[in-house]
Amino acid sequence: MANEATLVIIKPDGLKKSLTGNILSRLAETRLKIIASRVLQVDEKLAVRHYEHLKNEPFFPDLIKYIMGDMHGENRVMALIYFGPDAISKVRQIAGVTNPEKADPVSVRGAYGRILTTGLFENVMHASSSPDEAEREIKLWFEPEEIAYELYPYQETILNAYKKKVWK
Ligand code: IDP
Ligand code: MG
Repeated sequence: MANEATLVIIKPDGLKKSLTGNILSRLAETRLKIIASRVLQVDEKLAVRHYEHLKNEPFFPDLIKYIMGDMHGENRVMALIYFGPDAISKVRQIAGVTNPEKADPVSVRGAYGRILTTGLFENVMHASSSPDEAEREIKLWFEPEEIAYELYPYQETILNAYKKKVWK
């Protein structure tokens, strides 16, 4: 079993329903390592890039609103990277399948997800579904310095006139 990295996002409904601890406990069963985590507000640009493979789906506008927190008055998500043998399928197993009605009731999506009247699957957590997808997503959500492991090649660069927030 090769070591893999996978991106987990606890979506706004997961935070709103105070499920963070519960989901992290479930994921601990995998014995995978957390190598990065952050709590953030998702802006439209990140939302659209994350879900760009679904841009032609009828539920896309709702999906963007959902991940940005517009449906829950809760604009935080928690993003984590799990790393270890077979990480992608182990985490998907705990997440459950995409449709919460079809997901194993013991999985996170089966236990806590629901289908909205609009048809959108509100399914509590995201988990990458292949190594290529994991790499693409991890590079969207994390900078090299935010990850406690050298996952992918990076280069060092000097940025001039780069706008950045620093503590006063
Ligand atoms: P995944 O999250 O299980 O990998 P994707 O196909 O990548 O599934 O879809 C991303 C998200 O879009 C899902 O988690 C779910 O919130 C939503 N979604 C996907 N397919 C449907 C659908 O057929 N109807 C409604 N919502 C969907
Ligand atoms: Mg997916």
